[in-house]
Amino acid sequence: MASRFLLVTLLFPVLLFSEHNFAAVVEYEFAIDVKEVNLSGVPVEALAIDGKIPGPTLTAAVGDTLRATFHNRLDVHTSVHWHGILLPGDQDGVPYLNTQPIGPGMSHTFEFAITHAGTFWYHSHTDLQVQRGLYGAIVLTDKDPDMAIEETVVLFSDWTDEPVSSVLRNLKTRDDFYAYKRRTIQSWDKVLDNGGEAIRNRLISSMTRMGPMDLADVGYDAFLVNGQQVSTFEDIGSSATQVKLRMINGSTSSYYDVEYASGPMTVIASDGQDVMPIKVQRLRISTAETYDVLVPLVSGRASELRATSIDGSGYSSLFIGEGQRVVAPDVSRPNLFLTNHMDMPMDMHMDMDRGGSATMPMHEHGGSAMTMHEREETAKPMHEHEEMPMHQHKETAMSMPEHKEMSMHEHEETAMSIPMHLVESMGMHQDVIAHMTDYSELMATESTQLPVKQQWREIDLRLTGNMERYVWSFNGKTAHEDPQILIKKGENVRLLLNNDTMMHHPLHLHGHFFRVVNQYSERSPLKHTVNVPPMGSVIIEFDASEEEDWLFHCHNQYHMKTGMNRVVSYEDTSLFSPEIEKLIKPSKRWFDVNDFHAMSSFFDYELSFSDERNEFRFELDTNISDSFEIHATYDYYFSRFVSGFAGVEVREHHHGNTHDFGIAGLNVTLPMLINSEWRVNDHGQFRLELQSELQFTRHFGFDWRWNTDNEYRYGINYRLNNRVSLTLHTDTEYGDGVGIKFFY
Ligand SMILES: [Cu+2]
Repeated sequence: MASRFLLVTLLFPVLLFSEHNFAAVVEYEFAIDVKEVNLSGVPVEALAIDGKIPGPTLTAAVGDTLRATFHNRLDVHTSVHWHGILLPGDQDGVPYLNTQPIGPGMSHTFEFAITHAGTFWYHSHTDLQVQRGLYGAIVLTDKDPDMAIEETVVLFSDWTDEPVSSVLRNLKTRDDFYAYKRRTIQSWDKVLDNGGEAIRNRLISSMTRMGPMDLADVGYDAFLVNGQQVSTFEDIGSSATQVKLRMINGSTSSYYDVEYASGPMTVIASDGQDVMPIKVQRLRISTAETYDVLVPLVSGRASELRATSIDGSGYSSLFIGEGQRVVAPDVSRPNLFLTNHMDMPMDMHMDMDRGGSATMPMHEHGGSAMTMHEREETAKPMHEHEEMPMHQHKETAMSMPEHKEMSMHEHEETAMSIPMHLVESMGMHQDVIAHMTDYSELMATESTQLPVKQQWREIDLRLTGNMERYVWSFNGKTAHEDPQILIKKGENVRLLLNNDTMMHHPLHLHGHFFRVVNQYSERSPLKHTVNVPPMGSVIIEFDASEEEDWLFHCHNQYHMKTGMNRVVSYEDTSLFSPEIEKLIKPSKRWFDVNDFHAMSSFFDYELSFSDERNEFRFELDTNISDSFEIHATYDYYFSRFVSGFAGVEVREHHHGNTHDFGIAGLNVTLPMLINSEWRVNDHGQFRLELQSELQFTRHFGFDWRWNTDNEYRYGINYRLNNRVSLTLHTDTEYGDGVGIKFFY
């Protein structure tokens, strides 16, 4: 077994040409292997490149050829994708689509010319291996890089001790599985605590069946920077007054708000593309994005760069410089109760004349890279930055109460928004952006206008899906159901991205940079990954100048693996075939969920086995002695809210006659998130059943069901942990009872 952990390491950048002006071949060779790590206090098996998590930082200059060989010492397939780097399609590393997967014991050499500079990263594109550690930074420099300023790579990631397959299964099992762990269950006690507006928001989101918003999928055990919860960058020349940070969000599903303890950061590049410098106090970095920033050095200080997960569940710290440690301010937990997405269009205020393209009329919803009013997230206690003269950026708000220690009941701060005309008169743009959560202030250093003579193709892409069944999709279809988006070489492609869900989605296009259309019109910034906020809209445009097939997907790996994935194919040269479709099929299609409820008066077992659209369900109710009821159905989900079903029901009550029926009908989610079942049996009898759950506190919930045969069951549940609840129920058939509920 020891040899399993013995990592063969060959890391020699070999410069075959020593003279500067000639292109060099930069060569790397690494093993990919398992490695035991202890990142949160628990030793678990992870995956490592060259024995490291993150993998080694690769560097090359424009004009060089990068040659990188990977030896797969795992007993499963792996792959390496070069995130954001322009290269020939067959080097992109997406298994089956672009590059063959690297089989167990096999090796693969990538070789491509470096055509542009910037901060990028590389990672496995197989299953959920990124979550286990297969990622690293790659820094591409100009031919004669500016060595005047010292720099470091700052690679953020998220870590869970759980096996990734069980994470995905847990997400499928129960929509609030990790919310319970993260203490972000949006129970009614908190709604009431937050007062009238929160109640109104909840009623609206229930009426519209959207359900509450959430900022994270998974409950992580640790957040890492350069592989540790706390890292340092100390080895800095004594004359340096500032350093450049190449920040990469190599997380599997996390977003961070990044803040530096000793002054604002100056953003100089995003996704490897230079932007006009802007000063930002707190910077949102979405999954898979990169930002280059400059930060001041203060002598005698080790200043914290803190990346707080946007759900407030934890953070990582990088201390920059030597001396006394100075910490960055705590970021208050976002208050989701006071976020009202239904008001969103009111807050989208981009100047369409400037943002629109001359060649095409914009849609009325278009043109905005602006996010909704995330007032709770921009709320900032003023005393944190007393010494800093700082104008409030638009969409920011002042928070009234003093910042407190975070605890379960007092983590939300109430915010009061400043009227827009006031913000304007305060003179924004001049100073520091307090909290940058979108791309409205990013301006390219030169025109990014697409070729004027090209035809436009406009594609509407709604971001769809739901947290309850944990299925994510575009236009209501998973990649399994609708794998391709067709374009033609020589077109300008515009994607209108509208997020119909209550989660953020970081969308990534392989092989291209796209412009994120914003107020700067022809100077709209170029990116490879763009966040589309809950219920928000973003427009991206790119020059279709490539060939063949490129992946476009949500870079939240759990969303990608459950359907939010497409192949962008160039019609005339596409190599896409049903065979390579394997790639975009979900990592695992069918998931089972089991629910046991043992009561003093009866026993109930429910099993469901489902993929994105089909579900087989079995339910057994019995009092053990003389009564039972069995339902077995097949359900087909037409949409998030409607499924049709057919099956059988068998009943025996008190040693009476056994009845069996064929049953069929519809399940419809009604406003207020009440589930309704409209069914008939083969005797022509109709029945309507209603059912719902209410979460009063993190622990206490109430559930009920009632049907037109006047059968009902209701009761309370006290949640002990993610999987176990104590219950008190009453049922028309079985009477009252106490019990325990267990699901897995
Ligand atoms: Cu997503």
